[in-house]
Amino acid sequence: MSDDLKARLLGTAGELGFCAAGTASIAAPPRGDYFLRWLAEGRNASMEWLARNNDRRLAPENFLPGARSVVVLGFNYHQPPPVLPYRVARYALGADYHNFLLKRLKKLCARMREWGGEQRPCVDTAPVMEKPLAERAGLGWQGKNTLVTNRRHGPWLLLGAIFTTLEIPPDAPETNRCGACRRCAGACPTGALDGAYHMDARRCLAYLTVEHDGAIPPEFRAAMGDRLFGCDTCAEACPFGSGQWPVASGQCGDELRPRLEAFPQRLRDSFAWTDADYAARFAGSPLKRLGLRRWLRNCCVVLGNTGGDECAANLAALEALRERAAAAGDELLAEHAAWAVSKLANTDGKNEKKDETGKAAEFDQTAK
Ligand code: B12
Repeated sequence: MSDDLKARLLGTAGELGFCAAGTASIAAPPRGDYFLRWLAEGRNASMEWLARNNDRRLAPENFLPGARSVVVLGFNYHQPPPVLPYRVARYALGADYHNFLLKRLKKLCARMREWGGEQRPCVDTAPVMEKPLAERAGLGWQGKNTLVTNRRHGPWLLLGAIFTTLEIPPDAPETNRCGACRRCAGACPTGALDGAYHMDARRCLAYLTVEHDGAIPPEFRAAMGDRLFGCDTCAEACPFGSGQWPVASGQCGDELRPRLEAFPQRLRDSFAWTDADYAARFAGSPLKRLGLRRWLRNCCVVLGNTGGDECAANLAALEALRERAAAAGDELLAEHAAWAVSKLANTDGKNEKKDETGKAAEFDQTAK
């Protein structure tokens, strides 16, 4: 592919709302050995699917036979947090990015088909290590929080990739600009980051509140603070890319605008929802996959940490939830509700003091 055609390709990506795009030749992702060690140490927590299909993950040429290049796209999702009495990760406030970004990638594939070749897109929908590919394609560098960090947009990029049999001139990789900065690791409420580019998913609130099926480990509950779904803290701490609000300015379309009608102002109101209510409310949203039970589990922890403002009403609702869950044999939910009841009873109606970063008390290392 000529430089001129490549410029047209990247121009089309821009028209489709991608604020960053680059290309790389097909080659094994860097630090594949690190990935295998990470798995062997169990840092993937219960995400066993990360250990499957490594014949493709670590050898992207097997993902699309004859692939010669990969186009990597970045979509900025930074936006001011909405006014809610709890936090939801910004990527999850609106529509599910897997769906709407894949649609956009397919449009780009259609364009590329006019130039020949075969294309295969993915947005976190395949055994592909998107971050190392993005780094190689020059979108940014993998920062100490492990996120691909773009000079202009910081870590606030969602990634997608198109594998292609076309040979496209590659971009130069970006230089790592983390330097001595360790703000992300310092801000992580649960010590999931060590400040040396490594993350332990077993301690990450983005994992515990979204992917994890069982109990929120007691030692991390206080540190969860008001984070109901996902965690943006290590991205917020990054000095790159703060203060840019493309979603709010309409630059990236409407998909990620907060669906405020779905999120209840009072979490205890959701205790009356049925599974069908939950599914209807969060249809097309990343929260749909969480399901009502894990939503309620997370609500208990958040209310235990923050529910002092309406202490009596929250206590009564949590106690009723505990009884209902116990009667139904749902030990997990009954235990989380009991934890919240006892936490609120002990806070005397006062919310926990937070520091200026919104970080609740340090994780409780003594809790069993
Ligand atoms: C599994 C997964 C998770 C897991 C594990 C996170 C992780 N860091 O791996 C959990 C559930 C915790 C998670 C959380 C989040 N995720 Co996630 N996740 C993924 C997924 C599916 C795979 C990532 C993976 O392969 N991890 C394996 C580990 C080993 O990789 P790694 O941590 O990056 O390890 C690298 C570094 O440690 C580095 N390294 C090691 N040693 C050294 C030394 C030096 C000197 C250097 C420079 C680097 C370095 O190299 C390793 C290999 O690349 C990708 C999508 C995809 N298919 O790629 C999305 C993805 C990474 N997630 C994404 C997002 C947005 C998030 C959240 C921000 C969501 C939220 N707000 O709640 C958080 C961020 C938490 C964090 N700091 O990572 C985006 C990130 C975009 C970006 N700009 O980087 C992705 C790419 C999805 C997408 N399509 O946009 N996620």
